[in-house]
Amino acid sequence: MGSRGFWGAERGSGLIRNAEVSDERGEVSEELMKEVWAQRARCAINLPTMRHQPIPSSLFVANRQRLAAKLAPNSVAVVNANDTPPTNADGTLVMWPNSDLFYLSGIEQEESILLIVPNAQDEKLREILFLREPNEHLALWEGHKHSKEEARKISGIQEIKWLSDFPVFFRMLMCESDTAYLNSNEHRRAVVDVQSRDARFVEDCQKQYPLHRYERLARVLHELRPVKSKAEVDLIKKGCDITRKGFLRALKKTKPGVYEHEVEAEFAYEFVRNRAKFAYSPIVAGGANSCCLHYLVNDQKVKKGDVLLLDVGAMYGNYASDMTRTIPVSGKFTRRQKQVYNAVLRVFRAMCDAAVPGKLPKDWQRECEEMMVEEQLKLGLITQKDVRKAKPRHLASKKYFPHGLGHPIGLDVHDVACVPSAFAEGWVMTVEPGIYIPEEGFGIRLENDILIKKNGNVDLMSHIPIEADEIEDRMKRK
Ligand SMILES: [Mn+2]
Repeated sequence: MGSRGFWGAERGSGLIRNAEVSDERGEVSEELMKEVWAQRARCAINLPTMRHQPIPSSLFVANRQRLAAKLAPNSVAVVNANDTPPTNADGTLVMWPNSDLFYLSGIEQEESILLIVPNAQDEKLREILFLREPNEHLALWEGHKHSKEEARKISGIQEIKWLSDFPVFFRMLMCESDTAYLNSNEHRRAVVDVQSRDARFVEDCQKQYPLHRYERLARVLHELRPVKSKAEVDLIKKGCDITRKGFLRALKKTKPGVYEHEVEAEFAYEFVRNRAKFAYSPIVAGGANSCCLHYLVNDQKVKKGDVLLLDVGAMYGNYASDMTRTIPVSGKFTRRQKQVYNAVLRVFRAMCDAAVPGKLPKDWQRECEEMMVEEQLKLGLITQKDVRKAKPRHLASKKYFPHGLGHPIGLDVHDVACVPSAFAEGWVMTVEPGIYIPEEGFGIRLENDILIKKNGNVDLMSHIPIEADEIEDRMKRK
């Protein structure tokens, strides 16, 4: 484990790192440090360092209560922040906050550790958040780090400690516990090539405490996270609103001769100025590129008569939104494009209503594929012979609709959920049917995010134009 372990006091806390920084870049003058601190004091505001507006801590308090209720007696649950991923040389990417840590605390800061110990003998220690200890060097090179008071306000956790205290408190709490719930990435489709901070912690912890019972925290979180509270739905809605702004701007700017990346920039403009970011790498795909499901280069010129597929969503307050629209570059669909468009739109509408509580996602997918068979027959894409020849598990519609109809969305774009589990009230799902016809040089996909409710689902993107006529109309008006 070397210097990346958790057990060597401040090793992971950034203190050493900063000593290295100051060696490398020379001494920081005392005068400058005074100025930095004075500046910090002047702009001491309630909840700094996060781009989104403050989120009431009640959301995170409730999430911790829901988790604590599901833990075995005498247990400890541990959640770590994400690592800052490297690029090349001494470069790094911006850290992507850990979804589980955020879900349970609202904390996005690197190196943080959350402990939840519902039966701790000392009541004060039932929830503890460990943070990097702020210091002058950190303030100068990286900027502001949470004070204890700020962390309390954000998370609603009373017991905030510095990372250097972690080994002592963790030992104490482990020794009075029977079970440790440790976290891991258990998304079914994750490709885990790189060991995460959580994974390193599991290794170290099991080495230090080999006789404890270990449980998978991910199993519990995958039960909790799909069901969204009102506060969470409001954050997703905010992302949808910002996505709408980006789309309306893209509609205005799209015309023959512009580049895909120029349209991407229109989304970026609205996302960044509205305190959001791209929830995932945007797909801006003109013409035949629209048939490539994970097209990401966005570097081509869009041409008259082509479609432009936009699969773009804003992430606000760490909650994702995910939208797809397909628009005509010249402002008017061809007859054939509109035919296919309206077929996809009919499937989209039917499937928004068909995602009812109690239904398994795989049955919903099957219904969609059956409807797609009918639509594709009408479009002349497949024949009755294709339908007869198809295997029961692989319907004829797969050729032109090869992907999943939708996925849960929340803190992750493809959000976590237990498999198999049926739709339930409070889930937010994407609905994204598509038909891709490489031989005709275009594909159509439409996608909104819906909230599943007992008495009828709510489309969180119903205010974003989707009817072909409305899209043409708005493009004409620009
Ligand atoms: Mn999607």
